[in-house]
Amino acid sequence: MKIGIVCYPTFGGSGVVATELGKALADHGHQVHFVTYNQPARLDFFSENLYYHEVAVSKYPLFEYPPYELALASRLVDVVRFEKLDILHVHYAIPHASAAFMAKQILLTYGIYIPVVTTLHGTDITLVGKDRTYSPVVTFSINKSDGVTAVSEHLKQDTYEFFDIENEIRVIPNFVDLSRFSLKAKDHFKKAIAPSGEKILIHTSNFRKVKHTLDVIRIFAEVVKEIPSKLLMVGDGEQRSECEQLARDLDISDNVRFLGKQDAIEEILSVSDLFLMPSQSESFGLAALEAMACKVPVVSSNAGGLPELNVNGVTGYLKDIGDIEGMAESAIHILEDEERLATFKENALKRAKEFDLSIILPKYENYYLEVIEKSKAVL
Ligand code: GMT
Repeated sequence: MKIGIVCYPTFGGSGVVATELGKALADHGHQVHFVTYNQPARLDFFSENLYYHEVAVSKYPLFEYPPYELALASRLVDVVRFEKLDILHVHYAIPHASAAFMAKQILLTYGIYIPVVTTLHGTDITLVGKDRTYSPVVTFSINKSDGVTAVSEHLKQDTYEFFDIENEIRVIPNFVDLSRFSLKAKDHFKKAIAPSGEKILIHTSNFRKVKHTLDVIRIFAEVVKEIPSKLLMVGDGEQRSECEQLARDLDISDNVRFLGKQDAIEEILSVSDLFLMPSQSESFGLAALEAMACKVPVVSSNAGGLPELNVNGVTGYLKDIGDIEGMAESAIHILEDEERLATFKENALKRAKEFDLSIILPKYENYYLEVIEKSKAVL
């Protein structure tokens, strides 16, 4: 197939899923065309089946708000026409699904019907989409897509609850490439972080409020009272300095390392014993899945789709959002007994294997074929 992919080219979960999916599809022999305003963060190598089309937005003085959506729609028209694409897969409803709808209408004037699959990732629905400003556009563009997928059952139900959706939504969960995300021998690194054999807790995110990063610091402050341990905070974002200040106020800064944005995240996960994800909202929790693939159990909130990934008492624990004490107790329970920790680690990997790329990729390929077939019948 010739597949066009539209996504946010950043380190965010939706961009990572879209880029990794595109790379895997190209590896499987499909021709994949990324259409984005920047080279996607993880699209860092050359492959004969991968193409990248940048969306340039004119910045005339008249435009107080440069019309990105129109530039994207125009670029999509060109790419579909001249590269003869079979399908467009857009990640994130706003503004990608609506831009794809506009492109689709324009392409009809050239006698081309391009089927569009929209994947909902969560923040487009649970945070941005519920904002009344965008809700008519989100509803319309989901209903006008030829296929719609959501990354968890919970997100699917939320979408039906908050919008007037007539389309069927298919759940295709996030995936992890176990050939990349797996336990690596990084003993020298572990020694540098935890010279006296302390346990290593880790959190990775973009430090947005929704991630409850301050809770991570508070949970760790309880854990370190009982278990000699270190905390690695990976990523960067609006709450980082507040987290740094809180660590100082709680007098635990010597045990907390802020590593900033990191590429080789699997290497850092490989030295870690426990992943903390106390999010306010999480449609799936890709970062937790990546941790589990590296044999790291997860203590998380029970928000959104997290219970569909993290099995309570098996791969980690799920606690109510904001239950810092409960999460700290669960973390201590896992870390205080070596045998128990080893069992949780094994269970985490076993569960992650259910979301391996080799299992999820065919779900997308089959869905594309289904949508293409269905749209032929409409013509
Ligand atoms: O969570 C983020 O910081 C980024 C966000 C996004 O919109 O890109 O990730 C969302 O999509 C990921 C991939 O499907 C999911 O694994 C994340 O759970 C989801 N984030 C939230 O729902 C907060």
